[in-house]
Amino acid sequence: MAQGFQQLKDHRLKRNSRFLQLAESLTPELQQTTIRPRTIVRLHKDDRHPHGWFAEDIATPDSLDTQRLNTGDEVILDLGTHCVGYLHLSCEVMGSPQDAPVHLQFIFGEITAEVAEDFADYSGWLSSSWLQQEHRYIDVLPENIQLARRYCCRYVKIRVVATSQKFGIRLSDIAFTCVSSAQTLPALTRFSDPLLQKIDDISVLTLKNCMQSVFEDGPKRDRRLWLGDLRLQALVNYQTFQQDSLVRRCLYLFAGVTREDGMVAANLFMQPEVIADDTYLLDYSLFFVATLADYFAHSGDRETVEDLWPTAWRQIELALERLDADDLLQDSEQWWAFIDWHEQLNKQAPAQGVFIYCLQKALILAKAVAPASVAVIAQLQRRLKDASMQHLWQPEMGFFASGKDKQISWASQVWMILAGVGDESFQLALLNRLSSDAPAIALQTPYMMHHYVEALIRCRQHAGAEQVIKAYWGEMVNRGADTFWEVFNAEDPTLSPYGSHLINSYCHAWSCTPAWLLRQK
Ligand code: RAM
Repeated sequence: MAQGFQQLKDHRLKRNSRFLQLAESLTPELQQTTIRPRTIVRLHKDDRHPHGWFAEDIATPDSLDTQRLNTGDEVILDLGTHCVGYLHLSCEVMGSPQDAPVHLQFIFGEITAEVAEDFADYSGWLSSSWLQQEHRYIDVLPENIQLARRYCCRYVKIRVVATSQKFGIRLSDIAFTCVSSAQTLPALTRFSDPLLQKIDDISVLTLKNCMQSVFEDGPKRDRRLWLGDLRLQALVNYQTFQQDSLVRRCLYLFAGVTREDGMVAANLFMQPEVIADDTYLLDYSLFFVATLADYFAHSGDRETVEDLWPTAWRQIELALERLDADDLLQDSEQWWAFIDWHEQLNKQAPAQGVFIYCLQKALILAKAVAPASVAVIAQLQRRLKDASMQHLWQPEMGFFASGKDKQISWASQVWMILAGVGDESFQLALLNRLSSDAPAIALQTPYMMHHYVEALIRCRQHAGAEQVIKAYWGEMVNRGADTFWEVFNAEDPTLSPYGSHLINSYCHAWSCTPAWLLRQK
């Protein structure tokens, strides 16, 4: 599904050094905790287990103290939970003096499949360099090996690629230093239902492991600040770690490097300096408005809103340029909006919903810092809602259609509900129709599933929302998730938007939202 990541020819950026300096001053400190592996495991192919592999505990890590490892041997360590950080260990000679360098290979897996399957068979369309591995050649033993790259894993495979015929090695003091900018978690309300409690705990760990110098989308991949992910992480953060300054930092980063015309990028790189990626998605840029409004609602920080309102407003102006004569967003073959990873999904109607939803957020901001714009925004919102009812709503089908082929998708209905198109009873009926007469173009990721649950909550269907959370996120728990996955479809466990389940991220920002959803009244 190669639908993303086009290269822009003329990509000029505008930098606001004051914003960037402010963002820099908000850089969080990373907290460190060092843990030891829990067990040594052996993997068995077994399709009843998540992603096709079962990990059997076979020994304790202490057993390595007396074990001589020779060419071709390998050890798989289980850290016991999902970790982000740095591996270190000691390696010494056993047998004759070291008469050759030692060649070790380290492979890291968030899930068992990554340490079980051969990376050489990888056939996805994202770079294979994301597959987490490293070769080390050690000329002189003993050595304290410290891997400099940050890895993201529960499992670590160490392969002895080569020693010599005369000597082997012994590995000891294996430890992993975990890093996160999340600080101590305040006491959270507990759930009497054990599955909900587990879902909540895993959501919190997912968020924690994505909290680094920015809110990363996934600490394995892309390790980047994406706006669509940030919006959801920020919401969960308000209910859990409450580190508002990290949200503020990320907002200033996005406003600090925009396209020349002021459009906020879909994602930013932090290294070697803050760079906006040449990917621009209408929904993601509009989520700048929503993220700022949510930040304001939570923190009351008016100064930041005053500073960033022009950036927020600019996203609305740019989206307005995309409206056609009927007040509908123009569709295109390009990757112009994200909405969900679904090969066939048409983006027009859901993006229209996102636009209206973000106008509502803009209204809240304008009331606080730009009262002169309030009437304009309210009128715009009315126009867009009317246009959606007039041109996208299909009364005979009872669904909103999207694009020239009038596609009926879950995403279109969900976003129209979140946008507040139609009155309460209309929205509830639409929501019920989704279950009774389910459109074929389904929800594909926890990201889109989040929005469905949010729509249920908006329509006061709390029991239904809880049921969906238990069925979807709960099923990931049943399948052994330590942190929530970027993509999950119970019927197709190896589904990947990138052509290989090995490259999926298994600790993904946008999947951590049950901790927020479950606390909505
Ligand atoms: C992927 C990332 C990220 C998401 C974008 C659209 O590359 O997983 O989380 O926001 O796609």
